[in-house]
Amino acid sequence: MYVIGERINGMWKDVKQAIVDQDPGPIKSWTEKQIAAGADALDVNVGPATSKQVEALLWMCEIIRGISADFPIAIDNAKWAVMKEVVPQVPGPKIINSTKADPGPLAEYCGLAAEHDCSIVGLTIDQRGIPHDVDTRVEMGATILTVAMEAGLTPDRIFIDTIIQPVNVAPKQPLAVMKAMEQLKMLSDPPPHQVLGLSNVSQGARNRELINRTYIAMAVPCGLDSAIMDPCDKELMEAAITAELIMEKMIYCDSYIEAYLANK
Ligand code: THG
Repeated sequence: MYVIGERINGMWKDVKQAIVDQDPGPIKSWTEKQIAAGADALDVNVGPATSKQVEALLWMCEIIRGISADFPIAIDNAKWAVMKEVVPQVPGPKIINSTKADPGPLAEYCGLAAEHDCSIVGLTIDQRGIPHDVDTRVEMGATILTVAMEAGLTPDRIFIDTIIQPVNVAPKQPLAVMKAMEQLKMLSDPPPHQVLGLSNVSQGARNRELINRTYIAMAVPCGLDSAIMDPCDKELMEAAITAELIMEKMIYCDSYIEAYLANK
């Protein structure tokens, strides 16, 4: 599982306050904690903390770069103007998170990714909104893969996100996402990565941790190989690793969890 740590996001009160106060402490501490817990990359999102999104993103990325020069950073922002300014100014490995599937803007984002040697997350959403059905998700996923490959990105740099929504308000969507992922994993060989913002599935629900770890265990056989998730949730990490063991992504040994984390 390619784990993208979700915690540096202004959606959380402590991170929002840190951005408002320009206090690097919480950003540093979430960088260190998520890396130690087994993250492969860190998502960085300003959220509702400030309208100065470029400045805030650059500030957060600089703090992370002070701790590690080459740990991958997923720059999480919906605005092209913001992405276009931030990406060239952040050194080291990066993931553009994210672009939508409208072909015009998608080509621009993919060009930016190719120019700066980034990976890219493509969401299966276009001007019509998030599809409710499986087929439209698959069509949009195919568009993302085609446009990204035409821009020169190889499948290992392409992450398709079929967009998970909260199970308590959109009960049909978690299953539709799994069915779409099953089809998308057959699009190319090697296939593109498939990623989800896992915590979305349980937003506003009780038993959030249980829902998150049950969903990840069910989504791995459908082709999920990456998630924006909380690496500090130990039981969640263990469920993801165990689902991959059962899908033969690794060979069993008694200490497979420790072995997986030790290989990071
Ligand atoms: N796909 C992609 N990127 C994404 C998402 C996605 N980035 C953002 C988001 N979705 C993934 N990250 C989060 C981060 C936090 C939460 C959910 C997803 C979350 N936050 C608590 C909440 O809203 O209840 C915060 C509560 C608190 O303040 O304590 O659940 O889907 N590509």
